[in-house]
Amino acid sequence: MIKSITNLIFVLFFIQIAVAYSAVEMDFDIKTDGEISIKDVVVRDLGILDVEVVSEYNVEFMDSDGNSLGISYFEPKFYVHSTELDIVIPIDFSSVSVVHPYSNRIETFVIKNEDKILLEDNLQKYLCNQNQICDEFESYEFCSDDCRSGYEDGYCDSVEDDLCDPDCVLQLDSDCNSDDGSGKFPLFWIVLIVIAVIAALLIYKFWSKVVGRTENSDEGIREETEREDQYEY
Ligand SMILES: [Ca+2]
Ligand SMILES: [Ca+2]
Repeated sequence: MIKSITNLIFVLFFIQIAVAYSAVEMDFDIKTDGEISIKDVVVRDLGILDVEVVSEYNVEFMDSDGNSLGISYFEPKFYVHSTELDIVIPIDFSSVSVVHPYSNRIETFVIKNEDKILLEDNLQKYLCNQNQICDEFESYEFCSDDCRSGYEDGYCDSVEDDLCDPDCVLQLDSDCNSDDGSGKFPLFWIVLIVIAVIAALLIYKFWSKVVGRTENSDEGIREETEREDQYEY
């Protein structure tokens, strides 16, 4: 009986881990001197919990009253490993991604190296705010309410919308099908050129008629004058 209950608790524990949960994902660069550059902050559903590392570097999330809502750790790597030369090359920055369970109670975050604060900021200002404006940290991927497809927002959407997404490389957007990757010749310009050509033809035809009439009129006046001159002789 006790074994069955233990097994049930064990199963429930793993079911809880496997259930999708909402997470905030923060991507940023950190320099060796501790300078932080936030690159992307999104909230999305994830299927599994990441195994966290324990490090002196961490991000603490807090509510509007400054109460801690949890800490996630990260380990920056200030080096690259060259497999060809089998050497480690030191670099002065590291790109980091931190994932933490999301709650709409999270208002601010603090990035720290042990107790030293490297960056303290408002989290909500980086998230999709549904204000009909594609703001700096929003993209079509996670904020399609504000960001339309086909525009530069740091995300290649590959949507067939007759717009070559400038964020797409290697022709990942079928709308970018020209050899130089600059995209389709826009339909708008094709229509405009056709209209311009038709207008030019109509103007030319009209002008030819006017000039023809004038020449005929001048010819008639000349003939009339010549006839009058002949009568006078
Ligand atoms: Ca917005
Ligand atoms: Ca497109």
